[in-house]
Amino acid sequence: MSDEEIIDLAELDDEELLAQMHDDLYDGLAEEIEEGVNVLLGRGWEAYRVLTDALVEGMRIVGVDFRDGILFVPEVLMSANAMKSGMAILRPLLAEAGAPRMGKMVIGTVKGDIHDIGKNLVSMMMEGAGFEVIDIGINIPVETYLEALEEHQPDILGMSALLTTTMPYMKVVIDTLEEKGLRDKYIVMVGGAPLNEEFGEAIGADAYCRDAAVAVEMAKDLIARKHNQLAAG
Ligand code: B1M
Repeated sequence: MSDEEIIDLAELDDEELLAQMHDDLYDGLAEEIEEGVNVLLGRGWEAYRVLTDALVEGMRIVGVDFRDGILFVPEVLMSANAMKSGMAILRPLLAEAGAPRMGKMVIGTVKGDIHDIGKNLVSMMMEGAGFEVIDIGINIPVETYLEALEEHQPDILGMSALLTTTMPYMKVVIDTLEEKGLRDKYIVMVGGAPLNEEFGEAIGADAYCRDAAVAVEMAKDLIARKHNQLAAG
């Protein structure tokens, strides 16, 4: 039996446990991640703190070694699965904090892109803040976005892209909304690691969201502004 197999996560102090969870996420160990999440929650940590300090930070480290060719797709997939196991425990806790319904959002990752962890996190946080979220998945072409908007009539369209090659597709969706005279019907919010403020502005989005917490704040703010405009007009 190796040293790793006999570590009792509950015996580690917070700092050691976080470091161990980053290692476990790196190694794609879903059960250990679930256990670590439960230990931190048992110590009174807020769900959002567990999410950011243990899971998101762990995935950031994975991303660095993926970029540098130290980790490969199968390994990163295991890390992603471990992260999702941890997120599944946190999801209902984040939702518990929910306020009355704030509005509705349709969200999906754009065509050509299958990264879904960030999108799922945004969905979870938005639900937790009282938004109804319709997650239409990954690799979404413009036609599917349009169908979902037509069907669900949301306040917000959210799009996620993690690749520099797929982020321009967000403009395709926004331009199509323009062409069809639908652009003003929806608040369009975009996010994903390679994006920035300038890109969001350049493609005509209403907001670029650096992370899930910013997405929630932006959504509340933009919905309030829309309501004020409607009341004034
Ligand atoms: Co991919 N991958 N990947 N990958 N992957 C990146 C994005 C990359 C930066 C890694 C690297 O090189 N360092 C790189 C992109 C480089 C580039 O474009 N410049 C990359 C690459 C190259 C690829 C492949 C092409 C690799 C290959 O096949 N050779 C391939 C492409 C597949 C495809 O999509 N067609 C690929 C595949 C994969 C896996 C399948 C193995 C896996 C995805 C599993 C899954 O999602 N189910 C994967 C992963 C896990 C990553 C990294 C390591 C982690 C992404 C992640 O989940 N982050 C990533 C490295 C990185 O980003 N540092 C990488 C955690 C997540 C919480 O953060 O998604 O940024 P993030 O979301 C944040 C914010 O960005 C924001 O809020 C979120 C929460 O705070 N946000 C939004 C995101 N979406 C939003 C939407 C909003 C608002 C805010 O709407 C309102």
